[in-house]
Amino acid sequence: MSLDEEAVKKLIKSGQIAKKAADLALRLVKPGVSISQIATTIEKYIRELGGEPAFPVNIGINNVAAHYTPVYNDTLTIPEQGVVKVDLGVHVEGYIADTAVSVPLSPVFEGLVEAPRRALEKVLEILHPGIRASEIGRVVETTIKSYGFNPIKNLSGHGIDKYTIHSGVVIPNYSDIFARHRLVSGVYAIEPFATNGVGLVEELHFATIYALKRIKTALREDAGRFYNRVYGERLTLPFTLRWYVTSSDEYNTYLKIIEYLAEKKALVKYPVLVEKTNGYVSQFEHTIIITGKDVIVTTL
Ligand SMILES: [Co+2]
Repeated sequence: MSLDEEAVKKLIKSGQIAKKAADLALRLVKPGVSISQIATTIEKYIRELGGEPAFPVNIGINNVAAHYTPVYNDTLTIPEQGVVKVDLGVHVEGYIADTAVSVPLSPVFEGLVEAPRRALEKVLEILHPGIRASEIGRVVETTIKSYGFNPIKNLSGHGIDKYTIHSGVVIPNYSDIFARHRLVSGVYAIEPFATNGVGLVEELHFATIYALKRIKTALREDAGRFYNRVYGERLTLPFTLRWYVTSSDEYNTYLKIIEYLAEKKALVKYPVLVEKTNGYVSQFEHTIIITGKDVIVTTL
């Protein structure tokens, strides 16, 4: 991404909105509260502050590591025990900030939450233009292990481009000697995950988050209408049906359209990711801008 002054300004604005939204998340997560209400409240707040959600607010409870957003009429509430992650994104005209926080629901989980928080802090301390991705991974792994937990190896930080949450640049959460690439001028999200499980996630067979793909093929009329409506608002940024649905009938109709669009390769699904051994999972995340000589943490 070219980082002219305008771009940096918008990245900083989205970062500040994301920071405020993450603070709100910390206040909202309490046992018994509806996760639909939490997600909706945060998304509304992001819009009030002049941003748009870069993706639906993810709420991961316990072994759910990522990619769960409340569905239409979701009845799930925050449990009494465990750990909750809220991962949220903001964009301002396509300039994205991605941040996440974890909340321990009882003192037993405080260490698990402290581990990735400290790992992220340590990475921010050593960051400099040109740092190798492997060096970040080494710090994340060492720190998380010093707390007696495992990093999640198949989840990683990532480069960010305009209107693109994952640019293709990977920032490992473990000491990966092959990650020799250097972080030069650009935008990156660093997101250590810790678990008391083995440290791997796997996909469930359902998704609550989708993203459109650019296509040239013709679509069935109802699907075409839906595609155009979502594309007009989101381009290829992730979305959830909760945003587009006002009744259960409509929800079921749209679920079928989603399947059709997936078949036509007009849409990707992001399956829910859970820890393989059902370990509890915690996470923190910040977005950084690396310019020629500076590092700016936009979500701090
Ligand atoms: Co991220």
